Amino acid sequence: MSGKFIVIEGLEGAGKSTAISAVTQWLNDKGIAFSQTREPGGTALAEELRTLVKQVRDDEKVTAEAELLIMYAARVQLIDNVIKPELNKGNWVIGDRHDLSSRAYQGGGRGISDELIEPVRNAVLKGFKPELTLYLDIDPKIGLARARARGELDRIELEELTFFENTRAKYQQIASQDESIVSINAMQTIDEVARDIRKALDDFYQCMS
Ligand code: T5A
Repeated sequence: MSGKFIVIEGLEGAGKSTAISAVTQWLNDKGIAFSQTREPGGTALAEELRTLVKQVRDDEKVTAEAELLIMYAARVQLIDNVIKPELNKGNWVIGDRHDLSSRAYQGGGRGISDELIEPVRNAVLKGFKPELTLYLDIDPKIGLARARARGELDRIELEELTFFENTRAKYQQIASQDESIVSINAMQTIDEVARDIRKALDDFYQCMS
């Protein structure tokens, strides 16, 4: 595999869409061929799983474990059918969320133990991981206000503030222990966030060559 897998992560309203635009511009400037994915989603089946897991439902409670397994079912479809084939062609892949989301939302937010998450992760990922993750760190109060201003909220976005605070704490904890994750202050202006993203990409590119 010669392409690189770069992932954008963060809470709702952190500005992932805006960050992806900065990454695509940087890749275009470098003349690097790439494709984009999102999680959950990115294949026909995974998009159906995305709809299922995000929709608000009154008929039954979605258990934390079911939520976790749906995320990983969607992920394995995407990795095997899209991400790895693209990387094998030499293309870079930009991911709107990946495995770190499950560790943060289901591990931190839902409180699922590593004893359950780790075997599932290992079975699905088999050691596969992004070369670079740009984690957009934001106070959930600010992120949720941005998300609310944009429109209707989905099932996960309707969670209590403590859920997002726990998710953020897990993101920060994992980011502090993994050198392939770069934390970016997403509470700055859009231009400042884009500047930090370009710097992280330049540093990454320099380390590669
Ligand atoms: N999930 C996902 C899990 O629980 N486990 C998993 O394993 C996975 C993969 C996915 C949901 O599923 C959960 C997480 C999510 O709840 P999603 O749509 O992919 O849903 O993710 P969301 O976080 O819901 O996406 P959002 O669109 O809300 O967030 P973005 O993309 O970060 O926000 P964005 O870029 O659209 O920005 C939101 C608004 O803020 C403004 C933008 O203009 C926009 O209006 N904005 C700024 N404003 C001021 N200053 C800045 N710096 C700004 N940056 C952006």
